[in-house]
Amino acid sequence: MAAPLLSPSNRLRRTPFSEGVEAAGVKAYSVYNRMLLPTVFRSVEEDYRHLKEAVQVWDVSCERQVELRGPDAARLMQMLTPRDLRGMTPGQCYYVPIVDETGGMLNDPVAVKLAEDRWWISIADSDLLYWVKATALGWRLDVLVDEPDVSPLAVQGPKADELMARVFGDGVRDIRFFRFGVFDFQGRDMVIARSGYSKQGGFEIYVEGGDIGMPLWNALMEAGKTLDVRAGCPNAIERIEAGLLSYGNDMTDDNTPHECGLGKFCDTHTAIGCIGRDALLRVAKEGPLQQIRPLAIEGPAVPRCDRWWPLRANGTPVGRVSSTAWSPDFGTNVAIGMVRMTHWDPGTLLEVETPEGPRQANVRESFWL
Ligand code: THG
Repeated sequence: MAAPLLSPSNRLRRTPFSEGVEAAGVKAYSVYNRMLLPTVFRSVEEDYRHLKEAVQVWDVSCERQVELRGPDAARLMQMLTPRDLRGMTPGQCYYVPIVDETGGMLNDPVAVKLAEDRWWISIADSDLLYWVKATALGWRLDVLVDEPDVSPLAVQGPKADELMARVFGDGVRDIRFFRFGVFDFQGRDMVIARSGYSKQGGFEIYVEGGDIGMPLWNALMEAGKTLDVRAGCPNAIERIEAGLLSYGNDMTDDNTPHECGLGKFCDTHTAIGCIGRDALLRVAKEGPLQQIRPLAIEGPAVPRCDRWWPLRANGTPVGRVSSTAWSPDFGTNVAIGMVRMTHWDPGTLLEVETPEGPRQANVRESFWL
């Protein structure tokens, strides 16, 4: 049976790169922050192999920016996250859990500190803008909050440095992990960070102004011809191997950062002003009762997990599986799940209820990449 189509409409936003994505033969889209997100070009497995061997250009415009601008920008940013931002300098990016007053995860974005009084929050798929605006208004902060015309374009893969150097100059090679620099493209300033939603290495270009999107896309494709550059997208197999979490899939506002394994990005004791701080201090003291775990599902390829699959031990519910993929490199089904404390130790053998029946699922020590 053919998959149903997505009906185009004004509510389902296209991106500055959609023309290039479609010319490259995108086969499937998802919707993320009400915007188109490519998910497949040739096949998920072909895209995976190519990502690990060459270089891809990803339209991740759907990672929208929430911009904070004004004297209270830094104060507002610290109210949103339990990660201590005092040591963060302009030019740095931080992966930051964002929590509500109960300590529940609202988003897991990348914060980009452009200046003391200017930040971008590069969001995952939830309506964070409203929470941030309401916080600024409720506390009468002196800060402007909006969604600027900024669209990230990721360049990922082992040949990303070479491709980026051809377009922006050798200076990009010196950008350190989770830092950014400003580089010129056709007279326009571009924020370029060494980051991205894969473990293959690469960059994210924060493209300001939709009009320059296709010229940049075309320049990267042209410069990368001899590197076998292709249009790509976040790859379901690679991101599960890497243990990169997907908000809305692997966790929701029902989960604390600690349950998500993001305790290392929380400094709850020193993050003074953080809205969820009191709730998280309690949670951090007791420790979480369930946590994200890598799981290997035995047997042949399981379908893609598009709803939570129950995890059981001797018939008793002990968690859920939220993301699955067949890994060609590891010869097993790789998966991400949320597992209760009693059953989360590496080596624990569980049973997962897949749509095709029960399978054995083994809790692993670590993710694959
Ligand atoms: N880049 C940018 N914006 C984004 C994403 C991104 N917004 C949406 C989504 N991805 C947010 N989620 C994540 C999840 C993981 C990472 C970044 C954003 C990530 N994690 C690394 C890790 O866990 O190994 C590194 C974290 C670190 O060491 O600081 O990169 O990808 N712009």
